[in-house]
Amino acid sequence: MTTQKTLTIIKPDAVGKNAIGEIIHRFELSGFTIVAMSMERLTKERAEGFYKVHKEKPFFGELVEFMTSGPCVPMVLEKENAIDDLRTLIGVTDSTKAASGTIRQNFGMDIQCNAVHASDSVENAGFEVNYFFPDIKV
Ligand code: 3AN
Repeated sequence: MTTQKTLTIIKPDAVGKNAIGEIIHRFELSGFTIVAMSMERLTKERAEGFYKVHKEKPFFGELVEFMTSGPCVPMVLEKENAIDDLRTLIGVTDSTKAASGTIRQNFGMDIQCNAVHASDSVENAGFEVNYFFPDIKV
């Protein structure tokens, strides 16, 4: 299998808990290479653009409010099968239902404050990586 790139975001709740280092450590221990990383406080427009697929969802307003509530850390990670493997490492969307030992179970609170984002498909990874890092070839 060839290597893949995927986008993760350490979300404002995890940044606020001083958990950036521990989460990055888990990525590295699990074999991901960090290809790019930044820290930014998203504006409303930038968060809305990133989550545009969820525009019609009832939780869209809350999601944008949460994602703009403090700085976040977008990163591009690379390894074989990166997209699926990262989703497994972080656990399911609702932190209260995430499997034991996953990042969301350890650092998240609920379905909204769930510590990290991870791309869910090759197509979305392409869009998401370039949303934050336009110079990276996916
Ligand atoms: P995932 O991040 O696991 O792919 P998505 O794409 O379904 O989950 O949802 C995007 C983000 O929207 C989630 N990470 C979470 O922060 C938020 N979210 C999803 N479902 C809900 C919900 N029912 N209520 C509030 N926020 C939600």
